[in-house]
Amino acid sequence: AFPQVTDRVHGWRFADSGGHMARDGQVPWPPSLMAEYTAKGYWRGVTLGSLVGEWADRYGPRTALVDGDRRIAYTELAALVDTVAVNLVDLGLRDGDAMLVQLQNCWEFVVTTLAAIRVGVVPVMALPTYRERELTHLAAHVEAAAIVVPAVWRRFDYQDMALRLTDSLPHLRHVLVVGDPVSSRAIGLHGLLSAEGDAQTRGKLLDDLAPRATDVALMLMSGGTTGLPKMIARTHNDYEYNARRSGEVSGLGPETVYLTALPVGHNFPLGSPGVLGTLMVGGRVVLLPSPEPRAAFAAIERERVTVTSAVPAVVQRWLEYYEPGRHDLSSLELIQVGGARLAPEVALRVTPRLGCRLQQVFGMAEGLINYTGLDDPSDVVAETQGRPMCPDDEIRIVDDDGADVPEGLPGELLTRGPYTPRGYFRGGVHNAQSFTPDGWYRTGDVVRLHPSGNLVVEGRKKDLINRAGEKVSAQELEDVLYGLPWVARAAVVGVPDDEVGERVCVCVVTSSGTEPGLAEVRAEFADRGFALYKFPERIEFFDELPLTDIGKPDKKRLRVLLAERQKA
Ligand code: OOB
Repeated sequence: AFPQVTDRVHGWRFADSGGHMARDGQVPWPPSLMAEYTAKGYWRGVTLGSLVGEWADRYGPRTALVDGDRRIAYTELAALVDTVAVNLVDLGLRDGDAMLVQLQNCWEFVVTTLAAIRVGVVPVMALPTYRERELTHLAAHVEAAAIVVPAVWRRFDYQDMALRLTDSLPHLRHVLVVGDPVSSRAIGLHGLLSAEGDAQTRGKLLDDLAPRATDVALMLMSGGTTGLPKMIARTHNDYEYNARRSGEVSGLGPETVYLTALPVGHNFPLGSPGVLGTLMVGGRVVLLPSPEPRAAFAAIERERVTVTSAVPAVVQRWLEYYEPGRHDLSSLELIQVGGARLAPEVALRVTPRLGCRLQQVFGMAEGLINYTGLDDPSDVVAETQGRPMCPDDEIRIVDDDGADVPEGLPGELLTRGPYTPRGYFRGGVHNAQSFTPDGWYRTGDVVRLHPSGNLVVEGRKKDLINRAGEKVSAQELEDVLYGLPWVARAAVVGVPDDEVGERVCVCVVTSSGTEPGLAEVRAEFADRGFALYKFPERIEFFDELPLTDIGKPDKKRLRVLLAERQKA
């Protein structure tokens, strides 16, 4: 059923016609800047895959990964990566093919991702929460040739979902499974952990197949404002810098023990500085499938974790759960918090209670990352979201007409720089909306410059709900609602929530007078294969929605009305 296509001419790399776009489907930086970023040492001209061998040479027997009882030294990591890489090539996967990676935090994630990168197969970071709808979109958009999933995780059958995807997507040739394959159409990943021949020959073969540093190394998902996630193609050059520089500003070193409890396919735990930043300096990565406090605290205690990253909702849970006599978090030196707004009151409780330093991280899959400084005063760390990590990150804060606002006033943040690509992968019309003609990425975040020189995130222009760091596009949900027979008008907004920051609230004017319950509405999203975190958590009915001057739902007003109802 799965022909081994060894000589692909219609791969996505060549699907765009003409110009440099054809190289990798990505909007490149202007050549003069590429030269400058290289001259300044931001871009080292190395591929991420080639680093694995360098790490093995440098850090050899030290432990690189810990996943439960499984401990993997740097030398073993390099051997595993090369073995899997050779097997991927044997399956017919080639430089430029895309591979969806949908794994929970586990050592197989790291090995498979680095193996793919080593031979130029582009891992596309699909989060475990994605369901058919999101996966189909991703796989189609990148013409994925392979997908790697757990067999079953948290009682959900990923293998079954992946196999069903292959029915509708002819280019999806391989389903790789961590666990037992149940079909002849699936391949067990653990079967790819051995290979014929000696390691040296294998290494040479792989070096010959290595991609170039300017090629796309991996794809990250944007939170997305207009419907389904958009894809951000990150090159070896820019992502290597992303992780290396992040490691520097976070003070990582060989003694770092980094706990990954957030989903590792996300830019924050993956490369900011996360797993890659830790491996680069010879530290140790501890992988945990969930930030649930009991297991997280146990892991911190057992492995003497020194650094971890969390979204605000997780930090809050940790602060509540922590009991000084019962838990030993004494090894923890730094907790990095980002992904959504951290309330200053919560920020101020971190150090006194958990006994570690706090670093705020305001980043995005599109590139720019801001960190508070390790030696910033505590009020600055509590009140600001940090400053761009690279001296050549360019930022502007602009009003609705695109003019710079006076210093200190709020406006939309625009950015360019050595690790912020100039467009989405096959971005089409989205690129014109999200990027200015001269390459600035419109973040959609409303920020102001703090007297310390750091940025403060004040709000956002983009129509997103930020649920515990997971971004939900209002428009994507509204599109579905408008397709339901009983919906006359619909608007989706985020309502503030102590636990997860914001929850999805659906505001509806019905056409039939029937008012379905929340469960029924959620069932509609389940039927359409939506990821669970996007499901509405509150529904409110209105006789008419408040409208703006130009007739769009007035979401500001709507939020006020919802707050009033909540109080009443
Ligand atoms: C991170 O990346 P994404 O792509 O999931 O989301 C980016 C958006 C930002 O544009 C902003 O709206 C929001 O998430 N955000 C924050 C924030 N960090 C991200 N809003 C307020 N305060 C913060 N500290 O979320 C991400 C990527 C790399 C590192 C850290 C976070």
